[in-house]
Amino acid sequence: MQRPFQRLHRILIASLAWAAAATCLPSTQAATAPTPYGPVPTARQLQWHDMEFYGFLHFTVNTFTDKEWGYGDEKESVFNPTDFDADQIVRAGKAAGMKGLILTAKHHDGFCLWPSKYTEHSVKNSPWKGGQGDVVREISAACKKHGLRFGVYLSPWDRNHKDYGRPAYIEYYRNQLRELLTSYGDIFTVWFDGANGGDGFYGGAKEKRQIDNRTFYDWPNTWSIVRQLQPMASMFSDAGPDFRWVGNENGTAGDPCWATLNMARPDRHPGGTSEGLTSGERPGTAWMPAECDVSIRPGWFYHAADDARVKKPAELLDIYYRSVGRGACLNLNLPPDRRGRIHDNDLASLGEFRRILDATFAKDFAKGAKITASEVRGGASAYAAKHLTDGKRGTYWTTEDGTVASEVTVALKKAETFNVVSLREFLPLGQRVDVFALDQWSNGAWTEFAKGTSIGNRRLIRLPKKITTEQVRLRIVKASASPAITELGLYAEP
Ligand code: FUL
Repeated sequence: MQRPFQRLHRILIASLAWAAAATCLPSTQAATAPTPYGPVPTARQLQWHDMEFYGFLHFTVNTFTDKEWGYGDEKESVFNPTDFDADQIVRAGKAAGMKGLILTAKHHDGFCLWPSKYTEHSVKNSPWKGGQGDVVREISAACKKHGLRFGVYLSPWDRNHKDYGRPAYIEYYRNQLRELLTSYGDIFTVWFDGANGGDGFYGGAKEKRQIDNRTFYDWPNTWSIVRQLQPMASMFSDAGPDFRWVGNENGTAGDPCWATLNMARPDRHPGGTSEGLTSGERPGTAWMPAECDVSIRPGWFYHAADDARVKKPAELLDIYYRSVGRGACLNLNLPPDRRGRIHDNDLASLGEFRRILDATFAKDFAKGAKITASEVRGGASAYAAKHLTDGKRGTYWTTEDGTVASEVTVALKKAETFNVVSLREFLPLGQRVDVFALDQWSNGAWTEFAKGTSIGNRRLIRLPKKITTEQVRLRIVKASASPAITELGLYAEP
């Protein structure tokens, strides 16, 4: 476990890394950085944006009972993977390009994948490893070994616990959260699910229990436990506090997908309205970016009957462009099977998906091109258009204050053929661009080939047909403040 001092130190370093570029100018240049526009991300949210693509692991008694939602009366003895291999599971995520994995430490059925001292309903009473096993320990250790970050899903709804719906349950839930946050190293995210289906086993009561999701969980006091024990962990719910649900489970962010949300609405709370979650709200009152969660299979848990229904590489690519490519993070679920491994069909799909992405982004045609801008802030090289292709997230091109329309021209050394354009805004200054367009130079004139709205962390424009041109122009058609663009890349899908 890290000491609080080390954690604070990490927060400081993360904020400084992004802030440095915004404020440090060579002494010869007088231009000062633009002031941020609207809500801006915290250091924690910036770290989360950097993840871009990570995965879920849905694994529990459901894997063995063939269900999606366990009732809570499952015998501990059903949990018995025949060949559990945390290394194989984590390697599958790594090979797919994921930067982290979030494990269902406890799903709605209440069964705990770690030997919690607050319940008997866990791996400790299962036959797996003679009751000595700990899935949370093994997955978190394998993540560490392979350089992936580790996160936990701890279902608020618990269909097993006798006190669910009463204040005593909140104490139980928080005790479990403390166990997870203090015994398994660094946690990059805590995923608070919003489902509350009503009926359950509840210690044998077998009844329907309704809760008021505005008040029952007393979220602010639960969130503060996470802030205290894992200050850099980003928390998910359908309304934050760090990142939001995108409003569907098919991996599709809205177009636009603003990273901001109006948190002042009275119905904006975990379990509250899903209005605005898909597209975000502009200008909004808080930075609350979207996560797209979707499963590689029809369900969240492994079912042998779905072995032939694993999403094809082309579907996974579509999802990637509709999530990461619209400024969201992608959380793709890989459900371990009854052996406790990722099935071969899932591995095959992921492998081909990754191969295509790697081939696409291996060569950036804009690298080495001559880039000029209609205007550069203060004429300063610190804000010149060359920063669009320097591969650094901390540098950016910007204009004078008050310039709402501007453009950048990329003159390639020779005609190139591509179909993907990648853009990124410099997030510490907020989301500034409202409308942009892309033109190609053909037959002695500019022709528009794409138009869009939100950029944010990343905008990937994927053209249905490749284009060949010597020059590309990015037009900022409308911006709420001088644009701050950190990346422009041109790529070709194989
Ligand atoms: C939902 C849950 O009910 C599903 O089982 C799954 O965990 C998904 C990610 O979130 O709300």
